[in-house]
Amino acid sequence: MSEAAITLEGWYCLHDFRTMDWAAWKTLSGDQREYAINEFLTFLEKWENVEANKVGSHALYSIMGQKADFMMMLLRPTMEELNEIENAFNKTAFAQHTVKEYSYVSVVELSTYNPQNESGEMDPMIKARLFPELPKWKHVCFYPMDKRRDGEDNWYMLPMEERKKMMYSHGMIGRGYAGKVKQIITGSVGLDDWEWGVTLFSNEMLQFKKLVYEMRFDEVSARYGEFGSFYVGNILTKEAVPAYLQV
Ligand code: 76R
Repeated sequence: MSEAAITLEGWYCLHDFRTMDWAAWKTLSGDQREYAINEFLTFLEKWENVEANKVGSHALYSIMGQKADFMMMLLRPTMEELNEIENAFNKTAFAQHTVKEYSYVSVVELSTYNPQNESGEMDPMIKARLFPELPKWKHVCFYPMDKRRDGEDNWYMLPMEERKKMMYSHGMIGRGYAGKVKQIITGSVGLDDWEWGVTLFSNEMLQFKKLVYEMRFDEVSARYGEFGSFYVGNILTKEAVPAYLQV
């Protein structure tokens, strides 16, 4: 049996994709709409307080194309908290005018193929990556992925040394995008349908294309990467929510 990589886990993560039911939304009176918008804004304020207290983080993005209209990404210390938020949100009048499109359940993960700190202690950099404040950057790109298990191309049968080498090359490409793309890898083996969720943030949409394209030529993606649907979007700040929901 090949040796499993040691993984470090941080906050639990829920990606929740919704489509607005604009037809139903339009049938509401102005007062009813205002009530529903305020309900949503109250949620966002609560989430901001959680973030300020460093006991979680969130991101709200307006999604391009027909896969969904917006994405809420939530990070919390426990799955129970995520579940509570999900249920509370679903009970709001606002949520009644949204359609559930897709969700993804995972946990922030760092694998230690090429540790930068050999001592193994939880240095502040590792802590910041396991319990991150999600960037408020202009764009997001989310997709789930697997490492292939197919005949000769089986990631999970490779010796540790080979995987280490490939992950080093992967990390070096990634580092070329330092400051331009921030990536949050969440692990979902045993939690959801794919093995990882990849969430990328950038102020320049094109950086996603350039990074993902460059990685396609790298062996770990070229040979072993299998990808789900891609979701891209633009930041939706709390201040912009009323205008976004204006009909
Ligand atoms: O965490 C680190 O910085 C160490 C190096 C590193 C690891 C261990 C790293 C760096 N990643 C790691 C793990 Mn990654 N990453 C992806 C994708 O589209 C594709 O082809 C793949 C999707 C992107 C775009 C990306 C970006 N990475 C992983 C894992 C877990 C693998 C495992 O355990 O087997 C996956 C699935 C994955 C996928 N990676 C980086 C990036 C970027 C931008 C970096 C540099 C980060 C930095 O240095 O700040």
